[in-house]
Amino acid sequence: MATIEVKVPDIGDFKDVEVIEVLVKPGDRVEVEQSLITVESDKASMEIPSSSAGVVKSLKVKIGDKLSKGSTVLELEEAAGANAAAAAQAPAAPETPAAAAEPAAATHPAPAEPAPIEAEAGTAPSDAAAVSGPAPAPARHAPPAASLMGNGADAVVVKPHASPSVRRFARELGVDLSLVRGSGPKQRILHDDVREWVKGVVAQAGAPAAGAAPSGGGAALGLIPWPQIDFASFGPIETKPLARIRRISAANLHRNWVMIPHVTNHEEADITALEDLRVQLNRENEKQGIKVTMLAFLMKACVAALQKFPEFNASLDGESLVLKRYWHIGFAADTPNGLVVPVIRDADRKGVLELARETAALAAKAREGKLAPSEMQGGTFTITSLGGIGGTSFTPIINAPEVAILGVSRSAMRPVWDGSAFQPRLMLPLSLSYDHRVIDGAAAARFNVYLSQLLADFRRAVL
Ligand code: CAO
Repeated sequence: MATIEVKVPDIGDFKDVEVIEVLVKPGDRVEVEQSLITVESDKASMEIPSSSAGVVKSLKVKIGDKLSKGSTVLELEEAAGANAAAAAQAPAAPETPAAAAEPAAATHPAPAEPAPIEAEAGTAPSDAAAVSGPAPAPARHAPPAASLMGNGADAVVVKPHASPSVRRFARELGVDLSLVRGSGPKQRILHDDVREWVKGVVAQAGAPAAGAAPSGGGAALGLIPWPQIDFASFGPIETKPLARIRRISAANLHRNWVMIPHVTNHEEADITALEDLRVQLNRENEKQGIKVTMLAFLMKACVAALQKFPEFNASLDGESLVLKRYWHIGFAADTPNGLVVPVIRDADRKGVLELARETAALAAKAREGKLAPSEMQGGTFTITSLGGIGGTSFTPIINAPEVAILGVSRSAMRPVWDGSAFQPRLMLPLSLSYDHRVIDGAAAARFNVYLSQLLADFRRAVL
C-alpha cells in the first residue's frame, strides 16, 4: 500500500496563505478532488482538493499554518487500484512550468485544481446590494449593514466573509449569508454560525430561512406547499432571473413581513398651506438649483414626531427597547436596480433646504448605483413616498430593525367640511406601519394625528 503526499498545487499568485479550515482527519477516506483544507489570503479563500483517493494517514497542517505551492497538506494511504481509475477521471492540472517542475508529481496523479476563488468583503462590486439589519432576534444575525427595503439592500452588498464550504452549506440550506454574523477570526462565518442562524430563525418565528424559495418556505409554518405550475402549458412565457438587489430585498422584506406583526394606521394631512410655502421656496431658491419636494418637509415633521414619541425611534433587542437619541431618517428610493434606502444622518440638525439638497443628492447617487454602504446605514425611521407617482394609501413594510415606517401617497384636492361649508383643501395621505410588539394602536394613531397637525401648521415642527 503506497503512501502519497498530497501537496498544495499551483494556486496562482498566492503565497503564504493561511489555513482557516481543516476538512478531514486521520482515518477519513477521501476521494479525488474532495476538499481537504480551506486557505485564505487577504482577498480570497479557496479549498485545496485532494489529488488522490485514499485514507488519510496523517495531517501535515493545522489551522493558522501558512502554505504555498508545494507545501504538504497530508499523507494518504492509497487504496490498491483506487487512483489508477481516479487518475483517469481526474482533470489534469493546468500545464504550467511550475507544475511540470513539481518533484512529487511522479509519485501521484496530477493535482486537481483548487476550488474557485471567492472574493471576500471589500471586493464586491459597488452596485451590489447591502442588506438591512435583521429583525431583532437570533444572536448570530448580522448587524444592520445597510438598508435596502426591499431595502434591505443593500444595495451595497458587501460579500460576507466565509469559506467556499460554508457558502456551499448555506446554499444547501437556502441561507442568505449576508444575514449571518460570523464568529470566526475577522468575523468569518463558520458552519456553526449558519447552523445557529437557522435554529434561531426557526425557533423565533417558525419562519423559513431568509431567501428560501417560496416552494420550501411554508413548511416551518405548517402551510401547504407553494403551487408548482407549468405556466408554459397555458401560453408563451419568458423566465428571467431576479436581479441581485431584488433577491436580497425580497429576503429582507419576507423576513420583516413574517417576523414583525404589522399594523398600518391611515391618516390625512391638510397640506394646503405647506404646499404654498413649498412653491414659494422653490421660486425663491430657483437660482441656487434647490428643489424642495414634500419629502424634505416630511422628514422635518417626522423628526419632531419621533422626538415627541420616542418609542417610534427605537429597536427591539430581546426583551428591551433601544431608544435612539439620534434621528437618522431613511427614505426609499426607486432605482433601476431595485429599491434602496439612503439615510439622512442627523436630520434633526438640518433645515428643510439642506434636507432637500441632501435627499436629491442621495437619490441621484442611488439611481447611479453609487451609494456607499455607510450612506445606507444607521437609519432609525424610514419614509417611503409614492407621492410623485400616485395611489391613495398602501401598507409599507417596516425596515427592520426599525419599528415603524411612514408611507406617503399622492396629495389631492378634496372637499373638506369646515363646520359650515366644504372647502377645497390639499390632502396628503399618510400610511404609518408599526411593529405592534412595540407600539400600540393608540400610540400609532396619536403619532399620525400629531404628524398631520405638524404638516397642517408647519410652524409647530420647529417648536
Ligand atoms: N403628492 C403629490 N405630488 C408629489 C408628492 C405627493 N405626496 N410627492 C412628490 N410629488 C411631486 C413632486 O413635487 C414632483 O413634482 P414636480 O415634478 O412637478 O416638481 C414629482 O412628484 C416628483 O417628485 P419625486 O418623486 O421626484 O421627488 P420626491 O422628493 O417626492 O421623492 C424619491 C424622491 C427618491 C423618494 C422618489 O423619487 C422615489 O424614488 N420614490 C419611490 C419610493 C418607492 O418606491 N417606495 C415604495 C416602497 S414600498 O415598496
